[in-house]
Amino acid sequence: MSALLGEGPAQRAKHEEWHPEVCVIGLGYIGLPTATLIASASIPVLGVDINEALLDRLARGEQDQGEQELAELVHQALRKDLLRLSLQPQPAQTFIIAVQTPITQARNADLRYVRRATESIVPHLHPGVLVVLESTVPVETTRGLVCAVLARSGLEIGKELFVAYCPERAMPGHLLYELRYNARIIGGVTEACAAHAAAFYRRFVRGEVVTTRSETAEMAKLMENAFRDVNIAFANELALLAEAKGVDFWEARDLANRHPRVNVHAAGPGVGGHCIPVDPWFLVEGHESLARVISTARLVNDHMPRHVLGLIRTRVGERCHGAVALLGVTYKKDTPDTRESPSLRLAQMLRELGYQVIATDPLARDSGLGLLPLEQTLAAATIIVLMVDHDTYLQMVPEEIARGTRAREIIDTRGCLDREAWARAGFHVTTLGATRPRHEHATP
Ligand code: SAJ
Repeated sequence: MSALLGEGPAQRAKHEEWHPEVCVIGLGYIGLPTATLIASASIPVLGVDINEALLDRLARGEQDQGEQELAELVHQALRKDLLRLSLQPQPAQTFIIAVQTPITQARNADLRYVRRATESIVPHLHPGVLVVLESTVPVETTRGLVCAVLARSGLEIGKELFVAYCPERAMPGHLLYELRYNARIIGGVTEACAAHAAAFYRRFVRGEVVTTRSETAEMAKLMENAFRDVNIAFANELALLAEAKGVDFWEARDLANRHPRVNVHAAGPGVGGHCIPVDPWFLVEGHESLARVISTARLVNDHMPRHVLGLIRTRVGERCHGAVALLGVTYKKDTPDTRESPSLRLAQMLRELGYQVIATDPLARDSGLGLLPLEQTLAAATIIVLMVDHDTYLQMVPEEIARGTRAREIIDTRGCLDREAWARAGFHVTTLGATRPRHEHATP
């Protein structure tokens, strides 16, 4: 593979003259759209990733994130030679680090990718360079880890080298729009660092750009995702309580949310994705006795696939002759992403108990479950479990589905199906949060 992908013969001839102004390290779900957005502001960008297969796919015009506008912008940026792809960084005026920060088995942040990415840029630093960390990290990582590594360059931080933390806040499914228009927090290691980074982001971000200290910016990002996780856990807990009390969570939620200051989130089969199930642990790490609500919320959300398993077993018993059919395996609607998906965890638990599991999804790739088309899945199903509220499933007509399957059991884990319509078509409907699993014949 050539060191610089995306270059035709003419571009290769110009190779010596082409200098990136910005180097983005990590072309994952934030790095790639960020690099593309910057390139579309006519700033030459070098996108760097250690994954050669990913670079090859991008150079061929493929991208994994299922966002059409992004695919087109990547293609345009490559064609206009504003974006090039490489396995190694090159000297640039600004470096953006957007690599993954997973958690270890012990639920500590695994910062080895941040460390490696930072080390990879040290040889390319010179006076005046700006380095921005965008990956979600525990508080003090920018100053404690990134600055410590960058100091090997001998450049004085705040005077010769400018370092900031600028968390991404874009929602998968709306990445480009949110990267452009959401407010951005710029956490400088010094005030001069914050000012340099803010001036850079204002060149391509249309939302408000607010400056602060790097630690405050790190904490703000973690707060955002913990806020979401805790609110979802609250909704899930209410759904479990509603089941136990024989109340319809969805109806009660709708009523409660008419209060002007109440916004109960949606209950569901669990919390997936690579952000919300992970980032709250970065707040807990080292402060377990203080972070009680946050850690309990994580455990409540992690329990939800097991609760769905209980709903299934209540309906089909310990042994099911035929297949449990999962509709939707992505971690939420409108994304092909299956990371940490509740469906994958549920499938694993079902299989461990000896159930046959089949699955379908209109968007997912690489789920490892061996996906089937919807019709084939329904035809082989004994029980249908709706796991993701993809539009395709919201549009299902119960009578038509009834003709294509012998299953007469459906579990709705998202509270999105019209229960009466499905019941009229002959289905027994179990709705998470609205059906008493073990006491359904109990009198009120
Ligand atoms: N979910 C529920 N109930 C809800 C909302 C979501 O069960 O009411 C579930 C979803 O089905 C999914 C999970 O939660 O499994 C996470 O989905 P999400 O839409 O809440 O969040 P992400 O992971 O797609 O994106 C989040 C966003 N953060 C916040 O909303 C605070 C996004 O803005 C961040 O940029 C992203 O994390 C990130 O990269 O950190």
